[in-house]
Amino acid sequence: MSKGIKSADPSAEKIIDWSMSQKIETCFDRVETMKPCPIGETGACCKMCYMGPCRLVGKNAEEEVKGICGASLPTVVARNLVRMIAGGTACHGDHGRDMVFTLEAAAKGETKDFRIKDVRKLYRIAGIIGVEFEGRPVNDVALDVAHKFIEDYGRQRGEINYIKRAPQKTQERWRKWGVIPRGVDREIAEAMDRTTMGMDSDPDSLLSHGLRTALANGWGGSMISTDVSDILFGTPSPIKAEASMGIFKENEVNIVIHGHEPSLAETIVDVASDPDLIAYAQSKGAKGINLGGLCCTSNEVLMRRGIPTAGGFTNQELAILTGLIEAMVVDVQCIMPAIVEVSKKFHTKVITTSEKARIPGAQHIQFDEHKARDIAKEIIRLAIDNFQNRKAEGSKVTQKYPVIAGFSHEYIEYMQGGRWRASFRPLNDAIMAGRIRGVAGVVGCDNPRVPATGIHKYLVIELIKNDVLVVTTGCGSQACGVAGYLTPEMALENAGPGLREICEAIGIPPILHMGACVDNTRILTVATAMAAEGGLSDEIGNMPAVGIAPEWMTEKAISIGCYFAASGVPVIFGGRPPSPIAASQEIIRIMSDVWYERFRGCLVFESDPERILSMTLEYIDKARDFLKLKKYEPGRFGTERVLMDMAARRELEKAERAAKPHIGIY
Ligand code: NFS
Repeated sequence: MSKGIKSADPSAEKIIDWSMSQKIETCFDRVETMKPCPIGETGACCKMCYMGPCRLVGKNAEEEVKGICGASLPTVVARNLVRMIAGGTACHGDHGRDMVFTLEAAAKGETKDFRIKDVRKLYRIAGIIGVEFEGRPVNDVALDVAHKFIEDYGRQRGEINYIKRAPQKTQERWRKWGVIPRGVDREIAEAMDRTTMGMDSDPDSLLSHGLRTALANGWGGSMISTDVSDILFGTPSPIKAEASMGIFKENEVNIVIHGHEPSLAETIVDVASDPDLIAYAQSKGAKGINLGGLCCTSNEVLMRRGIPTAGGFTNQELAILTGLIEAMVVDVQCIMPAIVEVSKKFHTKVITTSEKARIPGAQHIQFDEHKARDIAKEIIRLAIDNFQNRKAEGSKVTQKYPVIAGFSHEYIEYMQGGRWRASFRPLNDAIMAGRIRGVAGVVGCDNPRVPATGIHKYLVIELIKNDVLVVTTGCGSQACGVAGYLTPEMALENAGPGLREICEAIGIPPILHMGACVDNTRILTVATAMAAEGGLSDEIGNMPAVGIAPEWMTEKAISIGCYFAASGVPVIFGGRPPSPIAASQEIIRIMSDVWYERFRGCLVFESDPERILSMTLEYIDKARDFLKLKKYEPGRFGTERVLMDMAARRELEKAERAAKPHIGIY
């Protein structure tokens, strides 16, 4: 790969250039030498038993080639995909389960380090799942809520509690097609069972169970995780922070928190301002303690605490290459084992904290919610002790951008009418009138197989130009953050006139950071609220809304894509061709046409970014036609676009100041 196309994040690109000059290997080098297996990458390799692995390739493979047991190509492709869904659901499910255990420990008073921060949210959730809350002690309510959720994880029969949060019509579709999940654990176990040799070989039946498993994630594991995190750490509201590699400070102890779960990270944020620890850092020659985040742990503490972010998945090795990181503390998921190798070239200590995610060569300090503060302090002290060991010169980057993050669904509702008149009416009206053409969730991983973050950047700009409101989560939101796209200025500079008008009226950016990957469930909640508000679709399906994972790569992304599809959202997965279902036309047909017919959602793979854009707009316009909404006409609303001059900028600042009292109130 030539200079300039490995990462579209300019600060990452600078570090990559430097790493190449120093011959320090990163994922951007390995991606060039590691060629994907051409059979496995299309889903055509079956290794469910040891008569194989069978490779179902060749001319007319779809009809003529069978595995030794007789499994057809569509069966093999479907089984492989279902196992990906099970893997992704297990990841998010376990994350949610850990949060529930923390809630349980806090409610029982077993830990003093966590407490119920958002009682209002606790009561709302209690109401939804049928836990009595009026007149009861908060911790009793929290304990009952935790137990209900634990029950849901292991539910053997019936339906998980949160299914009833979905619009009635969406639920009816699920019932009709038999995809309502029982417990998360049961659906994962059954997915593994069904896909073993000699079990389910009907592709449609396999994929339906895939959807059931994915729904257990979306409306179970992940949604529980989001809600319990809000209960324990507070429901996010817009907050200003910074993004990019320039967040690290030469004269301070830099600690990176990386992974997914907020519990330890929140505690580290709490104790980092401890005067004793700051004094200790100063005694070692540092000015203070500076925290920065990566991946979804970063999103959690960015949107609740304003902790700056160094970016998403592909930036993890690069952060160490700045030479400024005393400790990289990781919890679970999306942690490259490679960070340990890179850290050896510098003084950085990699600290693993979960029994489930250990890395050879890293220092392990086991997290325990019962003594979270002590553990957080131990980690910070270790980082401080390491400050004096900084020696190797790294790649210095000073670039950083302001970001506004933290648009929870509660805040989105609140911002459209205040505390007493909160609603989705203005958003629905704007869509009905065609000021906003539709909504796109641009989410998911960044990926070194493409110019990392580049497809995210291209799509979000083009979408807002076309009056499409963008919501973003996970590394997609980091891709926007490190590009300087998460600011209100984006509305003036890039949004179409209709969208710009709405952004200015409500005081929001045209790209809304809604949190970590588990928080994709916030998007489901928003879609449900829009359906309930009236004037658009009465189900999630048929809304002028599309989900896009432009650079996806994990099993979690597949699980998310499937639960959105089953919930009624057309989903497009981008990135490098081909796709994990490319080997079978039958599977492509089921996941696009059959799923659309049944659920009004689908999951399609398209690697050309321009095609992704045109497909997104087509889906949106098709839904507008179906709902008989006013035809969207570009440029119909607002004044003619002018590039932002000084007067406009002053106006914007004034508007921002005026909008400030709203921030953080909810
Ligand atoms: Ni989502 Fe968050 Fe990022 Fe992809 Fe990984 S960090 S859970 S999986 S890489 S978006």
